[in-house]
Amino acid sequence: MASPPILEDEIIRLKHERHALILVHNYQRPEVQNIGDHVSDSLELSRIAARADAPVILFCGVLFMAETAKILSPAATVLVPDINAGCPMANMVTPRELAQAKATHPDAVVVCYVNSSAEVKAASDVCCTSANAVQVVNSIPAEKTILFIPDRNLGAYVARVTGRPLVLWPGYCPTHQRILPEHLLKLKAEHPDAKVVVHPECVTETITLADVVASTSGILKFCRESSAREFIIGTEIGILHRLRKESPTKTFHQVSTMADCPNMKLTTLEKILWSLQDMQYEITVPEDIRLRAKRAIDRMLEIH
Ligand code: CIZ
Ligand code: SF4
Repeated sequence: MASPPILEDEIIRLKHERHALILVHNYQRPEVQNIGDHVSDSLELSRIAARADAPVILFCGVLFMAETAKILSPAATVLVPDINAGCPMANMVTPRELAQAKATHPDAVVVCYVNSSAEVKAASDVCCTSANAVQVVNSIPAEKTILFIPDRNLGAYVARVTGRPLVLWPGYCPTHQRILPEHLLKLKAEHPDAKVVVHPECVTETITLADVVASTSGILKFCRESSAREFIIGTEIGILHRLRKESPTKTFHQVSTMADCPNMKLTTLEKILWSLQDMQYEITVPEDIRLRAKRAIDRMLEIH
């Protein structure tokens, strides 16, 4: 009797049968990263989805990322393995709250971090990612008020770099919020030669201790290209898998083991298999919202 196929083999077999493209975010579990067709940040993955023309996209990340893929690839069936994998930061701004803030700042340009719902993107002027937030803000005329949503930490970082007085939203990433300056200082004392590389979703006190502040794609690029041998990494710990895979001779220390996003980790190999078997859970975006959200994303892409 033939032995049952192992999980990974069955996923790959079904993936081919469904003509599905599996896109995996840098913060996903190692075993999930290993079966991805592409592993990257949310925007790059959406760009890949738009170019690839695949009939089915299985997005392993959190819901706003799958929505962004749907916005850029409307003809594809976009699936997520767990419908509960939302992003708490994205949930910190609702369309109604945003409408209220826009009424308070009627002339403001609304810059919206990609960690937001399609509906919130649709009510914004321009999107940004952590990789291009500085360029997006710099592209807005100096006399304009800017309302930056929803990440107060990324917003504060961009305000410091650009010298622009942004109106900040009180949102934050609960996972990056746990990467504390005291943890970083302790690690720095233990590894004085290590380069400190952190994500701009970290709190200001942590960011000011870093040598490099970058998005996940920026962190990966810096560590690949740097001549340094040792790095202290301040972001969600899923990225350590890819860092170690790309630079096996270098040493990476994570600032905090608590920087583990529970929502990112909801995606497992079993759920990926079930998702392909049942063609669930499908992400849809109403067409009027999709078109307005796409306009905010397209504006960002023109700047970058
Ligand atoms: O946009 C992304 O993928 C996120 C959430 C972070 C990053 O820096 O890549
Ligand atoms: Fe959201 Fe933070 Fe998790 Fe990213 S790491 S999905 S910003 S909660």
